Amino acid sequence: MIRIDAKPYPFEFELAHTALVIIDMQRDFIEPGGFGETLGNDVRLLEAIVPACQAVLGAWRAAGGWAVHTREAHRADLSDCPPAKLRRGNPRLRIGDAGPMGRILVTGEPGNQIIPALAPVAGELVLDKPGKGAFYATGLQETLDARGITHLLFMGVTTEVCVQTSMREANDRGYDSLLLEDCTESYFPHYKAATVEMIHAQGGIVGWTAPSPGLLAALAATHGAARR
Ligand code: C5J
Repeated sequence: MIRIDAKPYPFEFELAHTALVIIDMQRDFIEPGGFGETLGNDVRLLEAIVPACQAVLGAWRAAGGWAVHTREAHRADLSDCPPAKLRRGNPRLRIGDAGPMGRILVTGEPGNQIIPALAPVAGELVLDKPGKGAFYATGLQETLDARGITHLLFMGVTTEVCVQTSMREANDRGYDSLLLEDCTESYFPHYKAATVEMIHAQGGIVGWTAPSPGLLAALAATHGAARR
C-alpha cells in the first residue's frame, strides 16, 4: 500500500490497482502555434507543467505502474461530434476546420497528437474521447474494471474542463481519484485554483488533491524497496 499526504486526508492506493490518467496533453492545446493559441490563450501556462508531468510519468513507469493517455478527438467525418458541440461559441476555427496543425480535434491530425515529451509507450492505453470526460463513449470503465483498477491518479489539461469532468465521471463510477496539483493547468489560473479546491472540499466530494513531490518520494521508496 502506498500512502501520500493529500487534501482532505492522506490518499492510499496499491500500484497494481491504480492507473495514472493523463488528460489531453495534446499539441493543439499546449504548443505555441496550435489551436489553443489561435483562441487567444497563453499556452505557456500549460507548457509549464510538462516537466512535472514528465517526472511523474517516468517515476510511475519505473515503479511498474500502468498509464492511460486521453486525447479529445473526433472521427474525420465528425459523426461522433454532437451538433451542439460543433455549433457552440463563435470561434474563428471550429472542430474539423483546417487549423495551424491540421484539422481541429480530428483524430490522426498532427495537432491532435500527444506532445512528444509525454508520448505513450507500448502497453499503455491511448484513448480518443469525443467528449470532455474520459468515460463518455470510450469504454474506459470496462477496461479499468477488467484490469482490477480501483484508484486513479489524474494529471493533464485543462483542469476545470476535461480533467474535472473526467474526475467527476470517475467518482460517480466508484473510483477513488487524486489530482496532482502541479501536473494540471488551465488557461485561466483562477479556474484551476477553484477546481482544485472544489475537488477536495466537503471531505473529498470528488476526490483528493496533492502536489506531485509526495508521490515521487513514495514511488522512489516503493521502487527502491522492490529492488533491494
Ligand atoms: C480540454 C477543452 N482538454 N478545454 N478541452 O480540457 O476544451
